[in-house]
Amino acid sequence: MTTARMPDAAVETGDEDFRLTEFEAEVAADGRIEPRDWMPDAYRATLVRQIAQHAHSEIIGMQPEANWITRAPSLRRKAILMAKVQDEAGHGLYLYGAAETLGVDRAELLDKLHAGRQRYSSIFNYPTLTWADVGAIGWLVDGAAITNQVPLCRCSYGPYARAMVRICKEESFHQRQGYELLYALAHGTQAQRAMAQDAVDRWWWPSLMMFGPPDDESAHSAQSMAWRIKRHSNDELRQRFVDICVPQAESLGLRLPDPELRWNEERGHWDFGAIDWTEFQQVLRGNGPCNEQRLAQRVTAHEEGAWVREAAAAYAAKHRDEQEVMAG
Ligand code: BYC
Repeated sequence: MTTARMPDAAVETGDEDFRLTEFEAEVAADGRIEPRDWMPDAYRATLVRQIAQHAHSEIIGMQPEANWITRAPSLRRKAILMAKVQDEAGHGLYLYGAAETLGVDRAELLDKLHAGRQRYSSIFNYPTLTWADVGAIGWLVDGAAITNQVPLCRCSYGPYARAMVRICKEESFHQRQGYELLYALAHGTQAQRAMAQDAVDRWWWPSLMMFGPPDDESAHSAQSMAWRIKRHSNDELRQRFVDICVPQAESLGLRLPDPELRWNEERGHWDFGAIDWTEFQQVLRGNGPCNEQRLAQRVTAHEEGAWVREAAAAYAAKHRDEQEVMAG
């Protein structure tokens, strides 16, 4: 959207009502809001909240899997895992970049994360106990991420939507590698099979929680859907994910740890058991199995990386000075 379509008088007087009407019409017509377009303050704040949380999830999400890089069982598996973990860092960069188009500074967002004032996904507060967890994360966590993020490619905010297109392509590769890894284990020795099943048992329910609280408790969904930031509710996406996973688990030869999973002919969906929302709330409050460890490791990595930021800033300043000398 550009203000080009606004009558000059409205642009000059900054007529709020007119701008709001234009904004709402653009969103309703499935148009894209771009950084220089006018937008309501609450829309901007919602995007900053969601994109920052998403970016933080990507970089904190590097930790559980990076834990296994040095112990990958073969060179091939190590190379794949390193590529995947590096991809997550890249996703963080695209997303911090998208957040910056909304007028916030990434250093400020990182400070908020480190101070516990901005969230990251609950899922990354669980430990990776065995090699099979790398497979379960790829299959279930990346699978849930894709289910949630494909609709975000149609988000009303242009820079976020465009970042999501590339992220989703990479997430598809991540999901495939996890599925293939689990398939190999599930068709390996008895011990490997047991390891794969144990990983699925531990990651299944936290993966369902990734979609956020149930619709009737989701504070932001209604407004975010009206603004076409979110295209589907948390429960809709969770159901979609369950429907995708049930046949995939069957192909893997692994069991999903839910005795209440049943095909519901009438609904045309799989019914599933109750989620332990108390556990979810505990993780959000900082009391998950790895919350402290994840944040502490993030802060250490940030502090240890200070010299890289300083060197990059010094290089940029030197380059700028040289260009000024040449120009002037
Ligand atoms: N964890 O009103 P609601 C990935 C919070 S994948 C923590 O429904 P909204 C990756 C929520 O922030 C993971 N907090 O919120 C994959 C809100 O709190 P505040 C990241 C959660 O925003 C593999 C409150 O609960 N993906 O990155 O409408 C490897 C009420 O919720 C969670 C994204 O971030 C949660 N699971 O909907 C590496 C996708 N769920 O802010 C990396 C983009 C909810 O009021 N984000 N909360 O204090 C979204 O799609 C939406 O933000 C959500 C939540 C569906 C997550």
